[in-house]
Amino acid sequence: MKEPVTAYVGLGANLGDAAATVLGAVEALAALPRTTLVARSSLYRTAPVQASGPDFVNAVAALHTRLDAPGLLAALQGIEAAAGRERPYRNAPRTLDLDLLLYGQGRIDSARLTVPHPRMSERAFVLVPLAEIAPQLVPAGALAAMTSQVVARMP
Ligand code: A4P
Ligand code: MG
Repeated sequence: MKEPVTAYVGLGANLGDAAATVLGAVEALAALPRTTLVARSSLYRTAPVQASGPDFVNAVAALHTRLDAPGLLAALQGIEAAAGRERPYRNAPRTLDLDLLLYGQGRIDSARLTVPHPRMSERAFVLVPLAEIAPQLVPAGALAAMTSQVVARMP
């Protein structure tokens, strides 16, 4: 059987009990078929970026998975749907948003999936938790450029 791929998933929520939703989503990731949860970051309270509504709770999880990338995306969307995610408009406040940030070394540009996630490198709410669990993936200096984005590690 082929080797598992290391994938990184960004988690975000800003409606309802966002911290509980994110922690529940981490458990759902750990329960996915053909997948092992290998790390999760702390939770971070973050100011909305190009979005409205309350502050977000964000985190990043690392998985070892034998799901292919479209299969993993479908699984993430299933977890979002189970959390009651609705999509009234782009970047609307959401109970849960799961983004596939990285899928091994994969570069994917299809209608439904772009990996690496195209906006991750400009977002402190992704890079700060990613650097906590995978510092080798966050270039030195990347965070220094975004000190205006408020990202606070939650106790
Ligand atoms: N899609 C393409 N590539 C991917 C990928 N790598 N991972 C497609 C996940 N999905 C991907 O996503 C729309 C479509 O993107 C999906 O159907 C999928 O086929 P969506 O989750 O339905 O819509 P969205 O979340 O409104 O848009 P998107 O693009 O996920 O928004 P972003 O860019 O993720 O931004 N501020 C803070 N502080 N914290 C946040 O978490 N999140 C956003 C959402 C904005 N501001 C934020 C935060
Ligand atoms: Mg999304």
